[in-house]
Amino acid sequence: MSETFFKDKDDFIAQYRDSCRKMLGKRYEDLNERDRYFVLASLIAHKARDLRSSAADLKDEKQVYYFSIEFLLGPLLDNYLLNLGIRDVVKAGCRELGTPLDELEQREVDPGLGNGGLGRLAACFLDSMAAVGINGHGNGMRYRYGLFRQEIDHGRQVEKMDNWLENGFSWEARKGESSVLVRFGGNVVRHEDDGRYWFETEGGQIVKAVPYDVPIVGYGGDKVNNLRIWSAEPASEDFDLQAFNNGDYAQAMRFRADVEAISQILYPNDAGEHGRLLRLKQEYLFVSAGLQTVLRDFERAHGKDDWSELPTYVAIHTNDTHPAMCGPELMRILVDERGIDFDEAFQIASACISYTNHTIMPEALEKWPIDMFRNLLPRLYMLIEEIDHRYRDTFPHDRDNWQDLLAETAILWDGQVRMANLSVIFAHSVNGVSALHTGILEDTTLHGFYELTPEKFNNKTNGISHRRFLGNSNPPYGKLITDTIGDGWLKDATQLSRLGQYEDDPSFQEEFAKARQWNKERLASYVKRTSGVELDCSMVFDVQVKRFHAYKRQLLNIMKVMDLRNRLLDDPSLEVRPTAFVFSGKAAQSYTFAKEVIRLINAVADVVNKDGRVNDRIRVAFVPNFAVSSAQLIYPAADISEQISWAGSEASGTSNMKLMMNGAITLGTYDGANVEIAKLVGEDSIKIFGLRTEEVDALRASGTWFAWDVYNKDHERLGRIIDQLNDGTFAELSGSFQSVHDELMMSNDHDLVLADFYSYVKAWEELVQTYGDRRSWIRASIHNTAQSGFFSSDRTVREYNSEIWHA
Ligand code: GL7
Repeated sequence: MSETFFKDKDDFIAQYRDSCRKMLGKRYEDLNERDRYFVLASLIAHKARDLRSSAADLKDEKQVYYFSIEFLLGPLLDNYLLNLGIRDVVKAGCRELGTPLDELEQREVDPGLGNGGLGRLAACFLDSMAAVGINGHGNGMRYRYGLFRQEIDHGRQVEKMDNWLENGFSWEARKGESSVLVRFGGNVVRHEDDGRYWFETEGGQIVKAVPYDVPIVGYGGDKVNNLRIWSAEPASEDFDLQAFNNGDYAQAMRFRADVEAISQILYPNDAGEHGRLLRLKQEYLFVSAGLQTVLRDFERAHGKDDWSELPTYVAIHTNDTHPAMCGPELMRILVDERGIDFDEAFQIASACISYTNHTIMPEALEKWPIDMFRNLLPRLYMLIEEIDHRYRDTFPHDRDNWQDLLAETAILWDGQVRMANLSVIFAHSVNGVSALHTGILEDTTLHGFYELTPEKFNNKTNGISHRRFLGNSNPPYGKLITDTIGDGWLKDATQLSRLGQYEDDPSFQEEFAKARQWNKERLASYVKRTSGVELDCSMVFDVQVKRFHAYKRQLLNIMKVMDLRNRLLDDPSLEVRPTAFVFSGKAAQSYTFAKEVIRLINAVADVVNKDGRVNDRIRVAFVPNFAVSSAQLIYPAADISEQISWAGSEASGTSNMKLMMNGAITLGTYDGANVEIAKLVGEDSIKIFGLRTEEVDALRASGTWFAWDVYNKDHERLGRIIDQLNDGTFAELSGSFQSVHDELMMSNDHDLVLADFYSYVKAWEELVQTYGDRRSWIRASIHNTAQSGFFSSDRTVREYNSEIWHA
């Protein structure tokens, strides 16, 4: 690939210099670093777009449209250079010119158009679809402000606006000419002519959806796909002219502001409730605008006559329930605007649509009040009501439990529109994201549907972009792997298994250790800069990085640190393997408990790190503002990967995969994809602890677990830690932790922190003890990488394609 772009380093330098003059009218030497970055990214983006338009017209091939309200892209430059095979040439050229590539890359924005795992998964799928040759289009939202920037003040999370577009985004192109109109509200009018009738919506608020396209460069550069993200603008500039002419600028601008608000912010809740009208508007905006584009492209390629062909050429994937309106919206367009019969339109829609469920957390199963829904989207609501009506009419009433089944599966219930049910009813395929999670969907969460239509259900275990999370993130290890087994693993992650034969190889082991050390030093300097904490790189790096949520149990982790501190103070000669505990992650603004756990971690860090009696054996660091870019510094430096959600709570997890791929040993529960990691690496290369899902269920059902009993009976150790939450031990930084204490005790240990505590601490101790045996630890690390090929998202999208999309 590289020669098509740049013949060699000198050619790259010449083109780069030329772009500086053309884009900014200046010589390379006269540009600051930010502008140098801007020109380089624009040059590469430009070439990527060229590749896309020069790609063969794909009209005869099936297209996959991946609808997701979040795409957490992360920085793109390094990834695209790797995918295009020009990383070395560009690196050498930049070095010669003056500013090294990695310094330019520091200037790149990290677009926070997602919260966490779900949004990052969508971005990994884009990379993989392009890599394996699927015509995959992303369809999402272009939020003016991404997920908030997190700062820490006296241990507390403070949220700051993420003005990510401040200096422009080199990778996007505004496609004003492809804008479409989207209507909210209005009245549905029935027309009749010659015995035929149809519906039309009149009035309401009309919004212009403007697309921005981001090229998605596949590995090898053979395929460049597209991510289309939508922004809301007023449909015309003569809005409220009257008010404007009368001098009431405020009134005139209010209209503009109302419209623009739709794409202004990303809701900061991860797997949580949204319930706000604006969120529903966002969901409809990208669904309607996206589908209008899909249908227009289909018509251009295949004409307007044979809609039954739509499923042959179009697959529509709905990432969670946020795009659940794809079904009814597709029907609205087909029935009202293309004159297709209702039943046929339903057949066509469901043959196109598939759905992934990402969580069983009850608070995240989206529901909208019928009144709100009907007012905002009257015609869509009519269609949903009709679908629900027909669903009830044709329901198999001959089953014994039909009433329960209907109550569980109907779309409209209790004055609410249940989006998961809407998604399942419209989809021809429903999948979970790990084997365990899919099992739980079938047995519990979506059991009614599973009883009725088991053939719809299937599992697609998540995956990650191994190119980004190993190739880009871990330069020394990536190079070691390529020097040892060649670079075929970048295209085909299963080749990582060839590392198996080097697990015991002393020179490979030594090089691995050097790479790990380099990564630790890189992280330590980042941690020092961003949090002020000094990490000793000879310590074990024990890492838990992910969103803050009660079920993920960062509290359990920090209570283990509190326990270690107590024991070290009681017995200074206690043997503890020196360990640095690294935490990072954001909590939703409104999630008080999660934010208090962040404050607790910082308070414990403050006490421990400056206490000479313990700080040679334990250090704690909270790295602020977890994002794709900082994650890429953390994963490669980790010795231990903490994956400690209670069994049955985490649908899959994906940081578990990123960390194992970089050679970290998982300390985890039998939850989500941990189960599959354990199966692949075997007992010697993972540490599992805690209650299993059946045990969790049984314990909850038994009603015999009492947090206060534990407290009373175990006052020496666990009770002492619970007391320390509110007795002032950690209060110096910003007060005590009464609310954490109360939440733990008054919810009767809902997240089983106390229930799993001893099993967890014991497992941790056994694990770090083995760190002393360097050879066997490193062997297990390499073994983890060697077994990680399965978790490439290339494998995942191939499965989606062969079993669901058939593109
Ligand atoms: C999540 C799950 O919580 C997480 O376990 C999973 O790995 C991810 C991708 O499938 O999806 N579900 C969810 O709502 N969010 C997730 O990260 C926000």
